[in-house]
Amino acid sequence: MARIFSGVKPTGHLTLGNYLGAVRRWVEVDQHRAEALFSVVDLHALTVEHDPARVRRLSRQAATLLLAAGLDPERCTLFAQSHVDEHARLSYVLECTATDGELRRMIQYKEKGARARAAGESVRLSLLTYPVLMAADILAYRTDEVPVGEDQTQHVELARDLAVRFNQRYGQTFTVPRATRPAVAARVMDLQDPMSKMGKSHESGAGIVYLLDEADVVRRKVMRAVTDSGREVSYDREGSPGVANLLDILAACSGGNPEELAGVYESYGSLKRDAAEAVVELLRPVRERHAELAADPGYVDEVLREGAARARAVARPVVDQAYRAIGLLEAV
Ligand code: AQP
Repeated sequence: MARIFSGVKPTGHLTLGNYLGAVRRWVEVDQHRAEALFSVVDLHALTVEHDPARVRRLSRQAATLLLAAGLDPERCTLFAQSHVDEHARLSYVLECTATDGELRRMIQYKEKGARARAAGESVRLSLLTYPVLMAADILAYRTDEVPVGEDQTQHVELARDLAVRFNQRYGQTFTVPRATRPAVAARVMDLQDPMSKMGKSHESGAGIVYLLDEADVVRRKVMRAVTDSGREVSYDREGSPGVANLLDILAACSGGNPEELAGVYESYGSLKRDAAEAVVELLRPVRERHAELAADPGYVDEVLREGAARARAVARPVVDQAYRAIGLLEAV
């Protein structure tokens, strides 16, 4: 059976982009067909300016939301990355396998580094090394598949390169993973800025639909989405990115095809109304279940505790083997 690993970063409230690009597929497909591990990758939330109490709160909320969305602890392993030491242990060894040049080429490093500099903040070293930790997240479990949105493709490529390089130099240790993407909505764009992806840590929330937004808030955000001055509804990601984004969202929510849906609408207004309702209906059960689960934090803690124990049991021997292979003394 294939093994799958993926995660979410608690850098903000989970968004429709996270849900359509990743989480929904984990719930509907991945946990049923493979040995699946999903993690709230909290160490990754420390790579940019952060508030410790907020990260803790968002980590718990992310775990609760993943359960609310339908991850079933009987079918998959859900855990917090910081509860399993093997991630950090392996990350160092992979830093000794990666090069400075390949990390500086990472698009997210360039974008987020530039944003931090523009805000007068210093750039944390961990922002540069973050993709190595992500490679460790993946390789520690001998993962076959990594279901992610399009924005993470480059990082999964790095994990592949590091696995191949390590295996060639030090002997067969890691499985070489591959990224898998959803057919539609692999990249949900910001409703106010459809050239940028909908990202949970963006400053302004006006273009971002959060999974826990009230129905009226969702409607307002979608109805105010930036389109363009044209009239005709057509699916053109380059020429009309705002409209294409709404068509992608509607298609992802309703199971349709964005190009075909374009032919159905005569005005932007009706497209927005249907897209808004589709999102509201899609998120309604997730919000309701989240409210129930949030009232029982002990249950979420227990899921994470058991998940960490299961994850550790898989990762420990792999990381021990990597330590031996690279030349470290065995602990006796
Ligand atoms: N806009 C998006 N469209 C499709 N998929 C997306 N994902 C994120 N944004 C979109 C996918 O969601 C999974 C979890 O993402 P993450 O928590 O690792 O963070 P990220 O990729 O860096 O995305 P965010 O939400 O934009 O966070 P910030 O703003 O902190 O960078 C991943 O599989 C991702 O591809």
